Amino acid sequence: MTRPRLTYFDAPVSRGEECRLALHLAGIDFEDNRISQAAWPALKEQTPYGALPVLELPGHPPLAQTNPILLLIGRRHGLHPTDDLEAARHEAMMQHVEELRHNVSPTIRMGDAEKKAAREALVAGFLPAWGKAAERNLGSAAPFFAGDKIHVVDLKLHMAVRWFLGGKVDHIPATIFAAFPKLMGVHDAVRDHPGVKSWYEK
Ligand SMILES: N[C@@H](CCC(=O)N[C@@H](CS)C(=O)NCC(=O)O)C(=O)O
Repeated sequence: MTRPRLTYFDAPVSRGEECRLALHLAGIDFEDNRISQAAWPALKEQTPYGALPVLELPGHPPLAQTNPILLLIGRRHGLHPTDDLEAARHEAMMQHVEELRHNVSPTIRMGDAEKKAAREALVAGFLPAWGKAAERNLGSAAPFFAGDKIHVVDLKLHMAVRWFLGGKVDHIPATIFAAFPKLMGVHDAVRDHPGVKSWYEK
């Protein structure tokens, strides 16, 4: 292996996609290793924590857990604050996105009736509360979390909103976060960022 390799499922979603975007924005020439669901069981036990994404850097053991991967890329390439207090503020919001996933992802594996009930409960309670907390912590900076410069936290917020915006998550409206203009603004600013656009034009 002569260049960094990111391994994730073959879809432009979630934790893997935000790592791909971070690597691309950082200007890193990386191997975008996309695996099929069929290949996953054989690979799972070879990963550090039995989950993806995994980042491999030449000469180092594989790295797992999305936020630490993003923080490494961010710190090395100017996509995460150098001030430790400001960095902690970003990391809290990054953890907030992980908590969204921890609450919604288990519904993916549910049967239809259970999934419908669980997601309707999320729509009634957890999701608006999550959006409200995200909005409150976005403060007055715009268009990104910390103003006019994009950071890895913005990639996570973008992916969180994008998850639902396509309207493909059954029982969760595409407009679930529409009442939160700052959150939607971060989503749009990342979507329109030239570096992000160039990833999708590749
Ligand atoms: N805490 C881990 C969670 C990783 C995770 O759950 N990844 C999912 C895909 S987004 C996965 O690997 N699912 C397959 C499995 O757990 O077998 C992280 O932040 O990276």
